Amino acid sequence: MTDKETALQPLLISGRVEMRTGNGHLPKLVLTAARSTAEIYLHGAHVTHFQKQNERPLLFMSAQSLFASDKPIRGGVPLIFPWFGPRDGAAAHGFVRTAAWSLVESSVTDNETSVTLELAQAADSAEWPAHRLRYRVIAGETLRLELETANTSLTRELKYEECLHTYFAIGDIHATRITGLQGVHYLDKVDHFTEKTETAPEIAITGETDCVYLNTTSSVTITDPAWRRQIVVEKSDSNSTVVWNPWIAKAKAMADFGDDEYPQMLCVESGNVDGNRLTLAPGANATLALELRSEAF
Ligand code: TA6
Repeated sequence: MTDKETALQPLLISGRVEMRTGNGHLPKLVLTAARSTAEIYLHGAHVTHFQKQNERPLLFMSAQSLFASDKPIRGGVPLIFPWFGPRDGAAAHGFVRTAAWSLVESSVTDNETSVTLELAQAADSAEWPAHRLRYRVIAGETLRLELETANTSLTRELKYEECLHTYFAIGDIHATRITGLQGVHYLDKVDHFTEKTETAPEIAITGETDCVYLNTTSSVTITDPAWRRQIVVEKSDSNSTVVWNPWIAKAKAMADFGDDEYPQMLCVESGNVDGNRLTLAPGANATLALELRSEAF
């Protein structure tokens, strides 16, 4: 057993917090709570699965996803930091979703099982002040996610974007409706980032959709008639919501996404991006929190 594995042992709890070998031989944590289970890869601190008893999985995972130490996982909840979207000379959506995270805390109660993962503190670099990320995942009646960013630099401000890029599993995108964004300004990335205002009380997805809603703290509800369930996305300390479905052509263009998978998924992402990017003073920290709940109807 390596030193790292030895250090890990006290944090594992039989039947509640277990370490398994996942896809691509990558280590994954399996969380078992009274009425739900979750799975998190140390690679990218990537939540790939959450399911309540007698319900379908909450999160979509592509059958074509790669599981490699230098590639992002397609589906679940990718962690996006410190930039959102493409960047010249660097991987899209930042570098933490392909980094190796460590388990630093675990705890259980009668109903919940939680773990905290940490990304080793990044020293000051020319581009990024020293910072440290911790990510708490709580599996219970709901799935709670808390991403804490600490600016550990003593002198420099940390300017960053962040997003919990959640892929939800749905029965049929054609019948699915999204509420909670009416009146919100957004950037339509499919229409040259044109600034628009959401006029629909219920948003339908009828083609490639890639909308960055700004200055919104509201919760969002996904209604999925095909699977007769609603998914509620509640967030705190998040001013941006992104709605994305690749639809037909983009689905075909993504090697790690099945051509026929777009009807079974919808991204409703919560974070602080674009005009909502954050500036953290030296020594300060901030936490982006999300609670995901599914309700059958
Ligand atoms: O959040 C939507 C988005 O920015 C889309 O533009 C699309 O690129 C998606 O993220 C997936 O990005 P990825 O880098 O994971 O392929």
